[in-house]
Formats: sequence, C-alpha cells, structure tokens
Amino acid sequence: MRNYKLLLAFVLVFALVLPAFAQDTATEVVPEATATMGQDMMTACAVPTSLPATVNVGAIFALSGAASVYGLSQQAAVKLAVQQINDSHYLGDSTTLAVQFEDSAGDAKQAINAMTKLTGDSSIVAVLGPTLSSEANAAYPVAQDAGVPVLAVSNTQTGLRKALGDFYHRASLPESAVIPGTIKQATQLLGLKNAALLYGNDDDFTISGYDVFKQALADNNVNVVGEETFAKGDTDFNAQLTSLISKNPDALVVSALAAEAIQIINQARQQGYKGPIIGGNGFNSAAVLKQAGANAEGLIVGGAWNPADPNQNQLSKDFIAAFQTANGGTTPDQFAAQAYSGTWILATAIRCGNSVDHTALNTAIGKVANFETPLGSFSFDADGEPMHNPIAQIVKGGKFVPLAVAMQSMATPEATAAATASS
Ligand code: 1QQ
Repeated sequence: MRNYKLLLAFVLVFALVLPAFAQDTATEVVPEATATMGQDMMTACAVPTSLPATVNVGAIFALSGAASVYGLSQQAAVKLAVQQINDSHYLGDSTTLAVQFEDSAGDAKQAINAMTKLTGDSSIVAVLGPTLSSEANAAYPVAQDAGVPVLAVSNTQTGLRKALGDFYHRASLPESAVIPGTIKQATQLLGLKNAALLYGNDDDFTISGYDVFKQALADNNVNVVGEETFAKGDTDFNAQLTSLISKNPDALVVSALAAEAIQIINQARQQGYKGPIIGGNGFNSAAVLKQAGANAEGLIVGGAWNPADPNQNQLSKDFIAAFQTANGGTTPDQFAAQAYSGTWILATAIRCGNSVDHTALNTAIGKVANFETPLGSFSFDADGEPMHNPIAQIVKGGKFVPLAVAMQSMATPEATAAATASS
C-alpha cells in the first residue's frame, strides 16, 4: 500500500515536472548556430543524436565532515534530477545520464584527489562541484589543465570564474549578488547605525563574505564598531564575542561555515546578546536552525532560494514535492535547489549541444540562457557568472521565512517601507 502511494506520488510529480523541461520532441527544429539556448528555445533544441549510450558526469561534494550538511543535501538533489532526466528521456531514448560521486570531505587535498581521479577518466564529460569555494580554488586547476568543464553549484566566493578560468561555471549566486540586498533590507527594517563583524580568516568563502559584508555595510552607512576573526574548527568564540558585544552593536554580522555558525549563535545568546545576527551563505542549512534552536530566531540570512518564496515558480513547487517524496518528507534547502538546478542546466547543455566533447560542452554550458529552473529564470552574464534573483530571509518558528513576507506580517511603518522597497 505504502509503495503504491509512493509510486502514485512519483507518477504525479513527474507528470507535473517533466512537461516544463522535456518539451515536445516531435518538433525538431534545429536551432540557429547563433541562438542561445533556454526555456524558450527548448522546443527548438532537437533531441540529441550524437550522444553515447551512457553520459558520465562526476560530482565532488563534501559527503563527510563538517561541510556534509551541504554536501549530502546536494547529493540527494543531484540523484533526484538524474532520475527525472533519465525517466523523461531528456538526453534521447538511447542515452542515460550517470553520476559518479566523490567525497571531498570539505578538504582541499581530498578535493584535488577527487578532481584528479575524475578528470583522469576519459569517460567523464564534466564535473559538478566541489562544495566549498576553498575546495574549488584548490581542485579546479586540475580540471582546467585537463580541459574538463566544471559546473559548481554552491561556490559563492566573489569573482571565482575570473580567478579560476573559462572551464569553470557556477549555478550558485556569489555572495556579492546576495548580501548587498540583504544588508539594505536589514538596515531599513532594523534601523542599523552600527554593526560588529566576526569572520573566519582561513577560508576563501568566509573571507570573501567578510569583504562583501563590509562593503555593503559601508554602502548603507552602517558603521563597523568592531571586527574579530576565528579559524575553521574553532569551538570557543567567547573571547571574540565578549569583545564585540561590549561595543553595543545594533547587529552582529557573521561570515562562517555551518559548524562555526552554530557555535557562534549559541555562544552569543549564552552571553546575553539579544540583538540581531546577520549571516552569510554558510548559515543556509537546516542543520544551523536545528542545532541553534530558539537561539536562531530572528537570524537574517541572504540566499539564492527559499521554499516559502511567494514568487517561486511551478518548477520550484514541483521540485519541493518530488524531493520530499524521495527523501522521507524532508524539505529541500537552498543547496539542494542549486544542485538540482545545476544538474538540469548541465543536462540541457549536453542535450542542446548534442555533444560530450569537453570543449563543445563547456561552450554549451555558457550558452544556457533564460532557462526556467526552481531558482527562477537562469542565465549566465557576460563574465560567465550566474544571474537570477536572490532572496533575503529571516528565521521565524525554526524556518527561513522570506524577509518580505515576515515584514508584511509585522506591518510596522518601517517594515512596510522596507517590504515595498524590496518588492
Ligand atoms: C562556499 C560556500 C559555502 C558556505 C557553501 C557550500 O558558499 O564555500 O563558497
């Protein structure tokens, strides 16, 4: 009975999800060479005819260790996307997409080993990941040397594509595309005049997040009254917090990965700090909310996607339902939405490029444009960086709630002004 219900749910989900992606393959109009691919072009993107029976893709995610709160979510989402891609014959009737997962454990050396292993296998056409920006900085050069395309789905350090190279694309918005809007809305809502900054100074993402926060605070005339640092793996943040809280900041702004973020939230509250905490992308995990519990209430975090976004498209709703069905009712987080969307973006490049040649596929990835994903309409900009709308969130009742939605329910004059400004 239970299996039957599951099957029925699956069939329903596929019936809803697939038409949006897999267009009527009977209409085989060959696209003009100059045309960009995208949702509008999907009917013009012919069913591929030159693909092998199996298209092998690698995926490097932090499947163990502290960063596995992101990596395991990514893996579950990629598995779901691959299943849907194959069930819908998205790559044609005689081609199957297969993914080989490698665990980078949040560690640069393991990421390099994984990238070396995958790019040394001539059957691997592209690599998804790695999870962390610090892993990407270490491991990506191996792929660039081998000429194998990489599509990252969670790296948010500023300027990575320019720094790394042209075989690197990402489906994840950099912090520079997310934080400025979040700080602007938070400043308006909370009337921030000053803030204290705490960040990890030994991780590429946390350092980049700090730079972006600092610039955004300056742009909103918020004075930084104190700055403190920590290192990855630290567990005691009391000295830094005592110093920052003594300066009476209107908000505590933190750039940290999840493991440290949880301790920082809990220890700040234990010290009696009742003011707002504003976090970067590292906070975007259910693990943070679960382990910080009531201490996380009121936390403000910028993100690329939120399951309660009132403006989300049907693909996003269908993705949530399918993910829940496949994962025991668990609601996907932002990392899952990005990994799922990234897999569909890669599959679209394979399909529309009609080639698994590394260079041709890399070119095809960059051409994906106006493509509807759960993240919204997705394109790469002229620099090859991702473009879609970000979303500011606040934690309420143990969940990330879109800030605009929360502000409307607060309905203070400031909140109404800020909600109007954000919409
Ligand atoms: C990065 C990140 C992490 C917080 C998420 C995986 O954004 O390392 O770039």
